[in-house]
Amino acid sequence: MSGTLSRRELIGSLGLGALAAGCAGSREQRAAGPNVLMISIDDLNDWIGVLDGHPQTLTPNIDALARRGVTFRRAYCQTPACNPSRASLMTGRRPTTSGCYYNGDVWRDAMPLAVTLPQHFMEHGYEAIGGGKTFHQSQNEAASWHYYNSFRGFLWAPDWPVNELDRSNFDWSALDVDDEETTDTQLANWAARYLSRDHSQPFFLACGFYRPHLPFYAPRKYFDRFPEAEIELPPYLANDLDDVPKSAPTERGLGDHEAVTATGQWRRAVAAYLACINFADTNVGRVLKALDEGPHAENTIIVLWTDHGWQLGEKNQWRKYTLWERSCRVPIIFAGPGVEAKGEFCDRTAELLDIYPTLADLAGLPEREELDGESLRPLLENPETEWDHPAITSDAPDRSSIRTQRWRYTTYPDGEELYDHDTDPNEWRNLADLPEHADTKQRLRAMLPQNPSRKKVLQVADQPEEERRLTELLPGRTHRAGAANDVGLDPAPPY
Ligand SMILES: [Ca+2]
Repeated sequence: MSGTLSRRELIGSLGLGALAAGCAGSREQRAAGPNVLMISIDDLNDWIGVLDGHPQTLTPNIDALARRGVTFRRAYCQTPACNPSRASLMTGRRPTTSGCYYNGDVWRDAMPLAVTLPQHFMEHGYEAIGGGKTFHQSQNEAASWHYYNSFRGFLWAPDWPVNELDRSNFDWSALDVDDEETTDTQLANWAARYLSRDHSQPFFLACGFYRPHLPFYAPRKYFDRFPEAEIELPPYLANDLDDVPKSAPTERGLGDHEAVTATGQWRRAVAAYLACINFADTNVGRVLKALDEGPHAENTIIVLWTDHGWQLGEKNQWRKYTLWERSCRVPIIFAGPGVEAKGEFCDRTAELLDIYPTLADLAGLPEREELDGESLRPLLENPETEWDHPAITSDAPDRSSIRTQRWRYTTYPDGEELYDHDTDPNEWRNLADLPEHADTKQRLRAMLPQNPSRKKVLQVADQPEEERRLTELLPGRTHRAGAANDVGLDPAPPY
């Protein structure tokens, strides 16, 4: 080590890479590259029109976005839960690399030196600004943004729980409110105002919608579009779980399916999810309309993603937290500068953690060698490009699933699953025990991470207050008193 460290080296040597990134993104720097608009939607599965996940879903705005770019038809999350999935996407690291698998894991403790996706853009002269849910709420960090607006203040049904199930936020109901009274529409309008103005430097704008996350509450007009009696249930096989390992179904949310079916609410719950998706799509449309009508229409890369899938009774499961297709599959859509293919589908396997290297590549930023993902740019130019990167989803160090264009193979501590998606899109027939598939299984198993991280990660509940403050107050940021989750995040710009 040389005798003199630059400030940046010093900061890096102290493990404060995040701080270094924040300082480097000064307003004096001017990047020539395009802007980025990153739209995320919480807990939205493949029920969008262009992915054909449910025949009655109404997502005209997302479908219109797909028509101007590339939609990945086989895109998967890295872990089927909010916090670790978002942490993986935003750092470009697999959970099996970082050790961050669960909602309670403090991702910054697992990856103290990681330069996050917005930090990488900040380092290269971008303004990084966000609103809504990008990192998991309790784990946002000031160091990753110049400004962040969390838009707190969800509307709650006054007579909660409306479905009378009394299972925390596992509730659904129309609300007699205008869109403008909801957090998500306020977020959309805020992002729209930002997009309609000129800015002195290129921007990385993250806009993270909360719906269709539970509870399934949305303004009544969205519910009116999905009359309960006409709703189709998802594909269901009564003895579906007879051929899977005992530990395959998640313990989390156990008993949801019995509660829903015993009270005759399966159709009503599906209708409510569809209503919330349609509401989310409407908000996406507000943002895209503002972009199209504003000064940045031609020079903004758009990416839309969701953090994982969601089950609505398939295999007797509700929520996420499983390694089955409906829980792991996500929409990823790219459009804008550098996305040469317009209105095309890509059937190669893609992963959420590919978004970081892809955006960096499209914007002309330097590659970061520590990232686990791949730039999808070749597929955005030609969706038929040869591709040998499978998608991997891990729910724990000893629970991982690999998806290729044809197969899904999953290992659990007590068994395996193998599904042939060419003939069995619903994963109804586990082929893992058939001798004729032994070679396929072996080939797929060899592609899984061989030494998944088992490191002990600090839990949110155990995070010391002083440690929390280390990431809060950075030079040039304004401390804003308020909800604990917002500490240090400055929502200041007048947009
Ligand atoms: Ca989520």
